[in-house]
Amino acid sequence: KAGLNLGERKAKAEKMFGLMDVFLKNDAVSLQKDILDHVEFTVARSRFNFDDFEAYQALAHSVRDRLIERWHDTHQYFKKKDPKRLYFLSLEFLMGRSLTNSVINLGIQDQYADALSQLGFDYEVLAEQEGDAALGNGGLARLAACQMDSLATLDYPAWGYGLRYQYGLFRQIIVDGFQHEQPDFWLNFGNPWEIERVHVSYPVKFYGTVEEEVLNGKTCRVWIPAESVEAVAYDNPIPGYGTRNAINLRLWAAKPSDQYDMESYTTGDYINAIVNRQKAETISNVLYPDDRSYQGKELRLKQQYFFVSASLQDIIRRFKDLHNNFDEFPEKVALQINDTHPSIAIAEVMRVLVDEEHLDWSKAWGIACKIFSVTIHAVQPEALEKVPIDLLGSVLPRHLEIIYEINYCLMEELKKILGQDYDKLSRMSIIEEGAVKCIRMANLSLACCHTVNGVSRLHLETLKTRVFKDFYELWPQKFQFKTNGVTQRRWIVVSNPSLCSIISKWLGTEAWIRNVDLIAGLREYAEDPDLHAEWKNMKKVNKMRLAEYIETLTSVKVSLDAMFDVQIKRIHEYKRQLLNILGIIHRYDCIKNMDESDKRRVVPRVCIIGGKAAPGYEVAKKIIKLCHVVADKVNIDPDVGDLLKVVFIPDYNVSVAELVIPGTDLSQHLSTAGHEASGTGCMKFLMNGSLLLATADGSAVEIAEEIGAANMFLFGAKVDEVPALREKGTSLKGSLQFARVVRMVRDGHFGFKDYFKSLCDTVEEGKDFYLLGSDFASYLEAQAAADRAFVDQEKWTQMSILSTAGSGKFSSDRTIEEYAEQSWGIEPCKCPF
Ligand code: B1N
Repeated sequence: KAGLNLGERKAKAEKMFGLMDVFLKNDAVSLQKDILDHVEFTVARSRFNFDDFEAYQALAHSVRDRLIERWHDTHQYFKKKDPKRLYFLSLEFLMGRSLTNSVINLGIQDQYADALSQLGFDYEVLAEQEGDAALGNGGLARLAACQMDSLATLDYPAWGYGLRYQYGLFRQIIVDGFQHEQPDFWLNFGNPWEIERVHVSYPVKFYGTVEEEVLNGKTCRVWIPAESVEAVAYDNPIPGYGTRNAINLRLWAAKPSDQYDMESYTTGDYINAIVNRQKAETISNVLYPDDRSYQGKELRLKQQYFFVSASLQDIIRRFKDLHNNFDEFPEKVALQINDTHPSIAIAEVMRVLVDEEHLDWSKAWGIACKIFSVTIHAVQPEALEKVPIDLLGSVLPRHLEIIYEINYCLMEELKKILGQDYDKLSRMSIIEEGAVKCIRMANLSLACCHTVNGVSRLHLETLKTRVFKDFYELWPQKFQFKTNGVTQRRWIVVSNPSLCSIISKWLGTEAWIRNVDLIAGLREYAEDPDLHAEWKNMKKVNKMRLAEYIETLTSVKVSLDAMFDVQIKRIHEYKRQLLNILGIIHRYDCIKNMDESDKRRVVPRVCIIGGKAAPGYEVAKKIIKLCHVVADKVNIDPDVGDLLKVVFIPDYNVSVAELVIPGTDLSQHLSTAGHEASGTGCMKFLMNGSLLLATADGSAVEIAEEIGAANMFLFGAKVDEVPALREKGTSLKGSLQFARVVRMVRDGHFGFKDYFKSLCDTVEEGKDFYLLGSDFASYLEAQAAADRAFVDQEKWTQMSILSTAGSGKFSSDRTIEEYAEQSWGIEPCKCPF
């Protein structure tokens, strides 16, 4: 007997769905039953015998069921309404853990905690079992994750697209004070947060040649690829908070394809054919651990094209389900490229429209120009991606031709406007001539995208006046900025529950979790002694947790009365962790030279540093070692005791940040002015009421405007002073203290004299590119001001409350609303409850 055909089954399912409308129950008893069922049938353990990790797995699966429910409904609804959708293309997403974020966004955390405690488990203990999803390097990738949370919460019809790396960012372990890297094989124990879609897959082609063909009397160029790899979708539901909407983050994994090596099988080369198939999987194997330095590697280019091609096939298939005229494409599709990494998408859209859909070139270009927008995260011109022509021509020969054609049209257009200004024309060209001829991916993006966004106001200024000056003069209307933001759901509600309750209690509402502007209401109570008491207590509890963590990891005991002073972020010369360490050495040196009565006036400090260095970045690795040798000496010095402790927190990642940030009194953001495009760590600290010690760089400038410069500790050269200071070099007279601390390192005061020589050389007079010497005195003054403020605990608490109260602007909800309105032209599409 034949079953129903596909169409009939769909119709029946839709009818049933309409009738049922019943969702999984969220009372404690139902949750328990679900968890136990998952123990038995998903984890396949006996329901009488399972450990914490297995309990976590079962719990995660029961949450996943609830996510899938909403995610299906949302997609059904989007399909019905067919709104313009945003597709967010990013090579990196730093999601961190999913459990707590999901149950909070679903609004069922208390129910789960109850259900588990009745089963004899502690929710928090189970939550600690989860590892981080670390498919990204740092700020750019975590920003993408925060933005996905905001897109879901604000009900935007959006999709994220990226790569499902088998190995995320390396784990950092410290051996004798040196960083070592270990692979992060995060999928070892399975990943309950993703849904494998074996039937959603597309072939992605590489290499080969381009030939001429005559089609319907027209000659066209046809790409004859030589290799094909299959992209398989893994879907990650992203639940919004306080809404039924759950959007999708679709990550592609590479699998061998059957299409191209059939030949080898038939010729009997069976073993080699299998081995070659396996090679295909390397494309999505590993995340590149270098942020900001682009090396033009073949594998990186293949990763970029692989995820772009699969995503575009998916997007076009979805469009064609409901439309048959590409004129409507820009009304239904907005494509956001996160930095220039996915910008090969521009050439790919042109290839599909011209070669496969047979549109004229100019019509296709018109469409491409309407759908793409880009956000640039880089500051220095050197950080912009360039792909050697030979490489691109070998991996994607047809795309190279297309880029040449785009460039030809660009140059023709520019010549009409600029005439014979060949210098300018060659600067603006997509092709860079030189020893190694390259494609400038940024110029390709600028030529096509209707908007180019910077990530803070100051950053846009830099782009306009330096990096993209020529383009800005030509097309000023394209250039915008959207100051970055972070999600208060993860950075307050998930990671600092005590602060979350205080805010809700004093505002008399939880509405700030969706509408963070309300948080400004705290200002009214900034001097209220009752709020002060609760605030200080919250900070103390968070410091206690952090102190325990520090002791477990490093065996260093720290005093809760000390100021917890934190700098956590990727290690980079421009972020100036070295300035911090030299400041610590100065503090140590001062304490060593004090008598007992002076010492009584010292504000005790715990200086906490954490962050990963790119594996090949020698200077950054030396900075990590320096931090350790200073800690080794200071922490056991009886003259110092609790007045100063130095701690390096290994393997900094999202979940470590969730623990460290709430326990921080003072956080440091020390980039040389003009070098940090935005910075987002500072926003997380700000929300959590940490005071900021910062240079006037990136988003710190806007933070100062929001909370008032008097509520933070600003120091250092301003962006417009930097060039002159670089020119002039540091005068030794002005920085005797600086010379002294550098000398201490150079002379081997902390050991490893030879090893640190090259590090000291980077800040010698005339070579100090990041201006540590000239900013040192001002840095010490800011540190002294922080010490003085800390002595007056009421004043400090007031500043802390005002920091949280002024953090509303730095929510990714605001950023996303600006993007939706000014760049993407999309509107909310809220799935009815
Ligand atoms: O992007 C963040 C900003 O807040 C930071 O200031 C900025 O440094 C960071 C290549 C990057 N810029 N460029 C990168 C990351 C990975 C990679 O492979 C470059 N990351 C930033 C968010 O806007």
